[in-house]
Amino acid sequence: MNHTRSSLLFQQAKSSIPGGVNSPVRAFKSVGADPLFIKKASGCHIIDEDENTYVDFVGSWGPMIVGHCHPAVIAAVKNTMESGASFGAPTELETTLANMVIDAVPSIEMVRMVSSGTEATMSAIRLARGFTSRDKILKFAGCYHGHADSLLVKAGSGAATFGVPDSPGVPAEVAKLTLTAEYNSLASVRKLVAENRDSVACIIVEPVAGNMGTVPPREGFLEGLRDICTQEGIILIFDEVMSGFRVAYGGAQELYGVTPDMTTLGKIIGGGLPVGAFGARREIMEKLSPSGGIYQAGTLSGNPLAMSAGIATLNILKQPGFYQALEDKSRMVAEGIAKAAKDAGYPIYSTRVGSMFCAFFTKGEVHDWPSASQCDTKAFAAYFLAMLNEGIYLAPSQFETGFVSAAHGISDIEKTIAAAAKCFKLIA
Ligand code: KE4
Repeated sequence: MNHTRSSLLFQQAKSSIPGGVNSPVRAFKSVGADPLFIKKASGCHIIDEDENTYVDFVGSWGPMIVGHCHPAVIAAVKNTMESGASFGAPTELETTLANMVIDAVPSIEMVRMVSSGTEATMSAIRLARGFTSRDKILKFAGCYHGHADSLLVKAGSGAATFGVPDSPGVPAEVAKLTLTAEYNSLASVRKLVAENRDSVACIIVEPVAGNMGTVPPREGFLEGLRDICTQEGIILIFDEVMSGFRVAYGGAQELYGVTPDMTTLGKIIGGGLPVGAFGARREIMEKLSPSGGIYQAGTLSGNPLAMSAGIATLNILKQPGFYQALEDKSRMVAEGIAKAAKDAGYPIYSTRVGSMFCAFFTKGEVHDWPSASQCDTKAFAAYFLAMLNEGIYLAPSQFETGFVSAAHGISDIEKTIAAAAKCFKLIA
């Protein structure tokens, strides 16, 4: 495939934008190639600046669950645009989307809109700290919750229970307040909570981990976190920025039947426009300014355009049979790729939760970051580039999740599986 124009545009972008991109994962660094510059998209297809067409399994990293350029979403945004993009004043659209979220997620009695997942998790942590008057937070290795300082932290080396910065620019004093446990390990959580009794404000977890590849919660893991938080007075935050409205209309908390104290959302509820949100029971949310003293704000929070795109998207998701049809297609994709690998004699560990899926290039199983990090990222890169050449656009990193949309058709899925069969043979 010819990528001449994309490469030219990438060179130009690099002189104006750090790394040529506005978000690092887009740079294709981990697969050792220049990124594609996308010209347009429709349904499950994206078209790059060299007029190459691909079956898209990135879907803007999750938002595009109904497919690109869905007519109902376009119509809603166009209609709102003609009345004004943003006023910096309340609109009925914000209450409409808030009530749709509240109706969908029973643990949420009130919700605050923001403009990104990062803002949602950053604000949720501040609210948890303010509500509990505790300073420490606990997260999990391999989980990503956006780029707020407190969340760009990794486990301290050796026996140190406190965190150390995972990026320059994060003050050590801030990182020390973040504890890091192992995903799917309740023992690691219990140890840290015991060593920091009465000082942990919240545990924030991706109920389905999607940022180290797709790693499902082991049976009892989420229930165990719920019990620990209830016993210890810790706020349990489900970061459902990726899983919310993705794995079920009510998110992972509906799928697994575990109720968090607070939920963060994003991606799908914006329908491709910038939206994040965080919600909880009333007694927690009412602590937020201006009803309470915990400050949080945003110029474009709840802006009419993004609200319209979100409302239109959720109205499509609410239609009977939406998730069952998506489940059937997603199973076909993941099982087809896994069979292609097996038939080629190439070992992968395949995971899927709903329409989130991943092929781990490892002989072992993957249940946490230590096991995920054993993957052969060079082999993944070769597979990724071979699939790209076959017109299949996967997430450009072993440690990301693939997304199936309602717009993926059987022919697109069959093309993907055939391409995988060819590509696994190529790299085997
Ligand atoms: P944003 O600030 O990127 O809107 O959301 C941060 C975030 C929070 N929580 C979870 C569970 C997330 O997956 C994300 C963002 N996800 C990545 C995909 N791995 C966004 C892609 C990117 O960084 O460009």
